[in-house]
Amino acid sequence: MSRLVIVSNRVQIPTEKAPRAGGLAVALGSGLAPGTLWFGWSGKRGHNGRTPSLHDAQGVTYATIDLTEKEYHDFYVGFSNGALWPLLHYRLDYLDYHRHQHQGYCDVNAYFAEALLPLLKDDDLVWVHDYQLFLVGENLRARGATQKIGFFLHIPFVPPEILDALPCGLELLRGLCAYDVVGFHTDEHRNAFLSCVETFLGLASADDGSFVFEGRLVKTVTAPIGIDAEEFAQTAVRAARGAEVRRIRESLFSRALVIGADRLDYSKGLPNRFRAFDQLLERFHEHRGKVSMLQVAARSREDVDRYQQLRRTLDRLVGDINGRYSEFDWIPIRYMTRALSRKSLAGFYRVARVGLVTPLRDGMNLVAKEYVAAQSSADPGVLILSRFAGAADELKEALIVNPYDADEVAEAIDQALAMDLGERKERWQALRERVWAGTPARFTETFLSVLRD
Ligand code: ADQ
Repeated sequence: MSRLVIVSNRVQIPTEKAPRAGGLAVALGSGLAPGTLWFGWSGKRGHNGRTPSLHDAQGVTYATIDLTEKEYHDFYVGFSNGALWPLLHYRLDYLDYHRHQHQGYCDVNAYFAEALLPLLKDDDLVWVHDYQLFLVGENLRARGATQKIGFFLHIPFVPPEILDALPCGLELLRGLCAYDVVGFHTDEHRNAFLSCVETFLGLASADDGSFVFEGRLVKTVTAPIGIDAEEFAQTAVRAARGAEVRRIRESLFSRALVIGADRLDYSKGLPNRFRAFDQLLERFHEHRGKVSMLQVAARSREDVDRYQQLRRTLDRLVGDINGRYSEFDWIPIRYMTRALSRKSLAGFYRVARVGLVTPLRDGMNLVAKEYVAAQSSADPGVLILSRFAGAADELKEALIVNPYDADEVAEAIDQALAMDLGERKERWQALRERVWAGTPARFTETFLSVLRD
């Protein structure tokens, strides 16, 4: 069996306290067979660490490099999160492109490839993750790597009209074509990529989504990421017996809870979500004083201006809504701008009658799956899900909404709060099957089987 080499922007080495730190580590789950090498940025900024430091933990070797302050600002804050992230979430109005930051991105991708190359063995399978590292494959090839190299994009891909706005869009597209396999969460993202390949490179793809670029076959694959639902469900059951869940229940006085949990990111549609909740209270008076919303928004990318602006917008919006509707013993929106532990989150999902997952665009969205996994079979809550989340492809029995339509979302919340137990159970059973089927192993196997082939 070939050794698996994972390459991702951030590498978090597991510790006793956090045995599987980080989103990708959780998602890859059993994909991390003993012997796996995981390569990426340590999260440290400074001038040291140009050659990888190696650490072994739980059978996996972690190889990390550091970035300089300038690399961090140009590659990570600037081009990755100020240009690529908004572009690939259809936010051309937020696209903040600077040529020197793009150069920083190219340089860091080359640096990743240079530092990784000496660690590779001939028959390794190399799996590169996400938009920060589009050009690592091309750089490895240019330095003579002959291994199979695959790439997975965790966020959406966009159609040609949108990619066209990025001055270096064609260059990135060609970079992606250096991989043997390019993977996406949904057919929509994959088709958008193939459509760009056809429009900008003039290459038609075969029925199986493969095409030939400069004499090499490039395959594409749809591999929806999932969660370890059974483990998450057990965490929720344990949490439900704990002190925090008791406290939140006591604080609700039998009121229904609507929950949202996201990184504080403009792709998640938080202002729209609050406006929808405002509409609910405006139009359906019977819910005033009877329902509370808990929004947990983990602060994220605070070095990027747009994220600071968003935080101020949300502070104002929540203050405005709470000021208008609060009673001396009830506030409509409980708003926390920090991360919760997985256990607390699981417990709160289980208490919540409604899970409100309304991103404006999202590659997949794992919160939707976690909310389903955390419900009790005897009295499950209702998932409201944006049609623009990749998860909507699979989770069809949720109440699917257009997050731009505050009235539609308000009506869906009203419908969810009124839904009888029979319908809630029926929808949840169907969702449960889909979420349990989408294991981390299915994700890694779907991708790696095509790469190995
Ligand atoms: P994210 O944009 O980070 O991931 P998501 O898939 O929802 O979005 O994952 C977020 C994770 O963070 C979930 O496990 C969630 O529980 C946790 N989380 C969110 N808010 C939290 C909070 N306030 N406190 C604690 N934990 C919180 C990117 C893409 C997604 C894609 C994933 C995986 O944008 O579309 O699903 O990668 O591919």
